[in-house]
Amino acid sequence: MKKQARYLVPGDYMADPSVHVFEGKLYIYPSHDRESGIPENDNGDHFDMKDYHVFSMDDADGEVTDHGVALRAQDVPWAGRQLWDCDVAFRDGKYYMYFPLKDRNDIFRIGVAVGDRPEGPFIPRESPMKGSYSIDPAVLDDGDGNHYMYFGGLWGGQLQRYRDNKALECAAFPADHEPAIPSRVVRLSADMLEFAEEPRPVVILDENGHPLTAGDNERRFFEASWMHTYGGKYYFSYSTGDTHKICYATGDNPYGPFTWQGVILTPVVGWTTHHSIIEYKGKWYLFHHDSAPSGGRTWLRSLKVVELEYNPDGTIKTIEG
Ligand code: FUB
Repeated sequence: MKKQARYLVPGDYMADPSVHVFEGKLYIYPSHDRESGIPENDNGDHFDMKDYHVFSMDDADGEVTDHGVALRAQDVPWAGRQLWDCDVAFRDGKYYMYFPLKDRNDIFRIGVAVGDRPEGPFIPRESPMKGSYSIDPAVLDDGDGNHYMYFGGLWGGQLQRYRDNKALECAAFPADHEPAIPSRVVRLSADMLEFAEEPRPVVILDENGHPLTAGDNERRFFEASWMHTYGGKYYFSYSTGDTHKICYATGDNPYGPFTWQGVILTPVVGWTTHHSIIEYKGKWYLFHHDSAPSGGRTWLRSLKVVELEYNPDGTIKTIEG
């Protein structure tokens, strides 16, 4: 593959790709953007998505197959509105799709839908996962029988409304010198349908071993968690939101703490940036999105892939957005 990013689904708007290798192929699980006509605001009301398509590829350079609609908001028994970034995990012959969706009280919860095939269809459960909140679930299969979900997002993602896994009476942002609001990590139950424990904060430390602060906008977590492993280390990557970068931090285990390392992707066209990192056929890839094809309309994003490279010391070479 050339070092130039390529667009994957030119005929439609897709964003927030979560990518896994299932049955020897690359499977892509994106958000399905659409023109809703809802004005842009800090709550993200303009991201009013109603379904998910699943895509697959035999090769990162190759043709992209659209497997069609895998889940619709209208089929989720507890649905309010807005299907945002999803992910899919495999265990014991079944595929589990995890999706954030607002309930009828306009609160984001994380739901599960179950399928027999990586492309779905996925059948949603009656209720959201107990104790779930906020957005952007990303699941790591740790290879030892455990699956860990990373989740959370600020502003429209509602993470500022929770502390210690309890809803606050009103949203609270820390002062600039205080520790930043962290993403969350939780081990999933053996049946993959619930949390096996209380979610824990994903703490990101600076070079001096101090948690990144809320005022450190160039480095602190905002949304779009992803986890992969490389060289025996855990790489937690995420978007910084209003500074529009994909950054990463590394640690020794799935819970962290993680130490900030650098920028993976500089800002792209559009407000949001969101990605996944995957190894396939001996190479590494960054799947992401931008709003260039829609002329910068930030709610109409297009899927991209580009090769990702490591330095000999395990750091990731920065990709220009
Ligand atoms: O697609 C809606 C939201 O935009 C996602 O959940 C965020 O990560 C951002 O990409």
